[in-house]
Amino acid sequence: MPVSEDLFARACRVIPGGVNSPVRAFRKLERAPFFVASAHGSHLVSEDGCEYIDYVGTWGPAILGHAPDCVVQAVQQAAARGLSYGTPTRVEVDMAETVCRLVPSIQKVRMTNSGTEATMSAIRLARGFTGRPLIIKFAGCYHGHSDSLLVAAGSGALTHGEPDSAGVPREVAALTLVLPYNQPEAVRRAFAEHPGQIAGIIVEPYPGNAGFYLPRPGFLEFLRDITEKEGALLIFDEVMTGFRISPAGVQGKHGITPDLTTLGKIIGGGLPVGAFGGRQDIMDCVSPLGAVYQAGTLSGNPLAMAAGLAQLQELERTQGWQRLESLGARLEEGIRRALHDARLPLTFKRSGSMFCLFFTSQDVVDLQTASTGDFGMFRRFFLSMLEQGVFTAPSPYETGFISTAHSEDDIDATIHAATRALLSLRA
Ligand code: KE4
Repeated sequence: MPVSEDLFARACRVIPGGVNSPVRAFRKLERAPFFVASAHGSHLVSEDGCEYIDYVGTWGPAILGHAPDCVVQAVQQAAARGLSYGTPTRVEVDMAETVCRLVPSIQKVRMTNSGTEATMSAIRLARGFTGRPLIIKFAGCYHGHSDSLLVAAGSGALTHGEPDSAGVPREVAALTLVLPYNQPEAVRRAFAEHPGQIAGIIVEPYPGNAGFYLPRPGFLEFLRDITEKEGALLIFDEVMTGFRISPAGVQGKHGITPDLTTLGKIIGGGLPVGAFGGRQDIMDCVSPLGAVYQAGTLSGNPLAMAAGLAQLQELERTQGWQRLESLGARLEEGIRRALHDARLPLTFKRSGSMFCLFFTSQDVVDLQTASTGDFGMFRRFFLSMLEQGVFTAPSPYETGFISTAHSEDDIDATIHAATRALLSLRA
């Protein structure tokens, strides 16, 4: 039995579904997931000795590729000084100052241990600051697994058909209004029906948890205007897009100033991390300054801070965003050529180093259109790519990520594999 299959069989006896996060399970793909033994740069090596060009990138953190020297050394040096203290540390100040410098809308920031903690804290803060009960989110957007946000959620919840998780009391879910993304009229109607009741809108400015797609021109600006007018907060969930789409995420690219921003992934360099930050008058409502309680034993952990800071500093030093765009454009050009050659009118979306191939010919602008994809085609494409040594997201409801460690040869090999995989779909 292949090593990964044996490990998965053992895992299934002691871990629910054999994984510590559902999207890793390769469910509905009719094969066991492979277990990674090591990773470096753009490549993963499985316990079976197979090597893959990696476009999952641990779901976003590995923007410099796996185990970049600068991050590994920072973690080793931090670890040698101690692992956690439960007191303030210099590196937390350095991280907070870096985040505030790179993302001008963030005047103060609080670190957490995951994106889930960041978004959970941000909506609690929005409710505490405004004194209002309701939150708006968009169908298919995923903001982690806190009760208020596991309503019509994307990512693994969608993959496994549980967008509204069991265990979330109806009374809690009722405080979250779920609207279709890219539809201003739905947002206007929600505010009209709940005057003075909506604390805020939380949105993935570029949704990446139902596949990857983009706001229609003006939609994000509309959200900024209507929240301003209605006295509600605009929360940009940039856990995936932060420091990736631009140095200041999507908000930097669009010149929009949200009231709060949530972050994660990249700022931990692969270690557990999250953060929420924004306007000082709002953030000063957070304990111990204000009445909105929020805490965490390992928040601002010195190793995670050292890893994230080293990653951000290297990204800035090398201006990695230019390379990400160049590699992304090369991949997009090749995929579009492969789709043309295979005479498959499928939809491909990309911004910088984030991309998604949808197995539908419809344009994708929201969860409904993202869900028109043919899962059978997706599965055959995914398995063919894996057999050819390319690891893409094991779900149609995820995003692909390119790192600065990907080479032009990696991209060209990926295009070659995709061309063969797409032609096999026609057979
Ligand atoms: P975490 O709690 O998983 O650190 O972050 C939650 C989260 C919040 N906001 C956005 C926009 C996110 O994409 C995420 C988590 N991303 C998924 C990948 N699509 C996590 C992968 C997983 O659940 O294993």
